[in-house]
Amino acid sequence: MTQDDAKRLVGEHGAEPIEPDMTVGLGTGTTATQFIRALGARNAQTKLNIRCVASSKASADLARSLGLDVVTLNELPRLDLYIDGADEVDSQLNLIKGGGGAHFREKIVASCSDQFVALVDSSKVVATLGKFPLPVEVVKMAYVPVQRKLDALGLNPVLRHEKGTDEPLLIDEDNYILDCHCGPISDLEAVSSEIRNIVGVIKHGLFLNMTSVCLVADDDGVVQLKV
Ligand code: ABF
Repeated sequence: MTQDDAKRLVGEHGAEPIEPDMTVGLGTGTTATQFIRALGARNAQTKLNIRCVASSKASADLARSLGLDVVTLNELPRLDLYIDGADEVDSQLNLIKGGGGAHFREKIVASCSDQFVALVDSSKVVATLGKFPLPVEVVKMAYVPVQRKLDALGLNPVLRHEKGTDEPLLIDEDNYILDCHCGPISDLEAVSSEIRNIVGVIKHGLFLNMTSVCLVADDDGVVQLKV
């Protein structure tokens, strides 16, 4: 099975637990896109009467184009479920997210949801988080001092650029991203709090103790990881 097939499969599985009248947070990225498409298709067959909050403009636009009702988090401040992809997951269901540049909004929507279901293909399951560069969203006016402080922590931060250009990537909230090439992170809580304490950091891409269930797709189908 290709990675794209796995993303489609797990995206379809992610849409299955959605019941009529639920309130649902929509993630961002290629896996979340498959989930949103599957949810849209289900809703087109049988009206589910669900209301959604999206974690990015791209996901909101896609969901609306499929006929889903998308409202703001201020209109719907509590959600039943948040469903999204991830870049890495460990056995405790801690995640690295933000490869797609939307982890700040994703973390907000996830934090307003009763349950968070992560959807990944099996290549993203790791023993220790950190092979995937850890994204840190930072205030544009202070990205250099923040970068120096992350460097001093040994986290090896690199400013993310627009693909194929020398321009820094400007994300939804008008911030920049520093990708920390730190390697395996042995103490997740310590690194999380060290980064969080730097003034100018908006949010990092470590999602610790936030995931309820992780669905993993591989050649044998989809399995459910729980702590
Ligand atoms: C979002 O999508 C991000 O937090 C994460 O970086 C990414 C997962 O990537 P994809 O589903 O596109 O492989 O959830």
